[in-house]
Amino acid sequence: MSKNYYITTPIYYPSAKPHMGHAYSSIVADFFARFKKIQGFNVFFLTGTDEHGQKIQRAAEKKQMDPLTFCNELSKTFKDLTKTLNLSNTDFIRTTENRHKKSVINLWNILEKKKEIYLSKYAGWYSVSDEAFYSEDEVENKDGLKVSKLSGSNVEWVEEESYFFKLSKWQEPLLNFYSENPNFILPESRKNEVLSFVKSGLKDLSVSRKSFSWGIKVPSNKDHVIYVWLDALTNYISALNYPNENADLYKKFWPATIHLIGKDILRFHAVYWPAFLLAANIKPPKRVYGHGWILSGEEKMSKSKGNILDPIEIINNYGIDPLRYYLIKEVSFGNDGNISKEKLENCINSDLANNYGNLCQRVISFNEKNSNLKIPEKDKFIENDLKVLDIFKSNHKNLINYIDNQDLNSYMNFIIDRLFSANKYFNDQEPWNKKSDLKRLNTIQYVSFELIRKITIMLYPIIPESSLKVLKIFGIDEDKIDFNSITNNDYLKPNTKIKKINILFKKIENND
Ligand code: ME8
Repeated sequence: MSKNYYITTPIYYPSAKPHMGHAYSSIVADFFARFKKIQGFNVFFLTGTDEHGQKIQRAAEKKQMDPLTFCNELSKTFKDLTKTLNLSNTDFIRTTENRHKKSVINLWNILEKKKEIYLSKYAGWYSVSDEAFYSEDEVENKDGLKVSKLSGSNVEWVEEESYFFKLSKWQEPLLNFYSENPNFILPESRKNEVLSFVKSGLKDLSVSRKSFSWGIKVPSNKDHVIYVWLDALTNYISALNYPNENADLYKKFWPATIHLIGKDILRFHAVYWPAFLLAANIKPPKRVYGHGWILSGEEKMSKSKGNILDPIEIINNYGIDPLRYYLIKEVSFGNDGNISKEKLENCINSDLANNYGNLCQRVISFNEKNSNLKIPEKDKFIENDLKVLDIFKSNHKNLINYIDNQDLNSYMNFIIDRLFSANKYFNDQEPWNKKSDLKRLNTIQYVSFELIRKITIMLYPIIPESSLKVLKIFGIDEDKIDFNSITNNDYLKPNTKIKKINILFKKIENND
């Protein structure tokens, strides 16, 4: 089994500042990246910005800036956000970088040489907001405007000379590819959407634009810029040093394990991208996962709708770990999810402060009073101890499967159950009533510390900063975290000193 894991987020348009939807994709990708790292994989985690195309050109014009200066400013806010969100990304790619342009031009040349691209004329609808071509049956009239039925964004009529990619030719090979790789598109409901789109017939795809200039020029015809999606999708291989297919990174990490994206851009990733790659004789990625949307009220949170919850403001008020925990726990992965400050506050109070934080504080203060901040010697475990400890071992494989199938919800439920059961164990065992039986008192403490250690390792991919504080109690540094050690019931060495920690999560007082 390959021990390499390559995960990507979409590269975001720096047409405005990042919002909660962007933060969500990045946080979830970071969760998977961190998990695989502590499972012992070599992880390459890529994110970045998608800087060409008409959308960016218009946004720059509106600010009366040249597009590159505009992108430099806004791309920086996305790069800064990777730090604020505490992402463990290996690289941050910008499509205006030379390494990327080289890669796109190479891919284009291959497609042209293989006669997968031809010159013709496009006459049809185009949405600048989605950077997408829509057919007549994909648009409708709304309040006197033509809009896309899929995204609701405005479309405009475009008639211009254009290069076309022979997408129609790839309909059958794509359908074969999907059936040979049944988990290529997840979740299942999205796969069905894609299958019915492809089965309904693929038309050749316009892959260049002539009426504006902000993009990578078609190498053989400088009047055209390469369609921004062909440009953008290539980022996933440019970051691995494509076209150098002998480069270490490329050999190790391509095909990607997973492109994590929002469901809005599924067609580009699950249809166009594998078709371009198959046509160029490059292996498609192993998986495309289209997650749901963060909603505000009933609507998708988006720049153009102006209903944005600002991640920076939330982080400044509550901290990054509460936000990460909340988004991962409360938005049922794969589905749309409504988020609100009120629900975030409840989640901080109940899960983080009362359940997890309290467990850590209780066990440490009990230890301070009774064992002088040292891991106590344990006696033989009794059935009650083994019941709470062994469940990690008996679920170890399941947990890895959850992650490999992006079943974040089951992983999260397992943690929440363990938190409840650890607190219950400490209550039920009543170590404070065992002063006359020191062996038992010590064993209860030992088990409780093991539970904290195991749960904290599982929480690390979700709330890395707080988990590291807790693991410091036991002297475990970040590079020593090993997911597989959750199966071990006597990892902690008796008599080693433990460190006290400050309150992990402050309860939010409700002033209403
Ligand atoms: O589409 N809920 O960039 P983009 C959840 N540049 N996720 C959301 C979201 C929401 N309300 N809003 C945005 C692009 N996202 C292209 C991608 S990739 C080769 C090129 C997330 O800035 C989600 O991942 O419009 C979505 O797919 C992505 O941001 C779109 O970001």
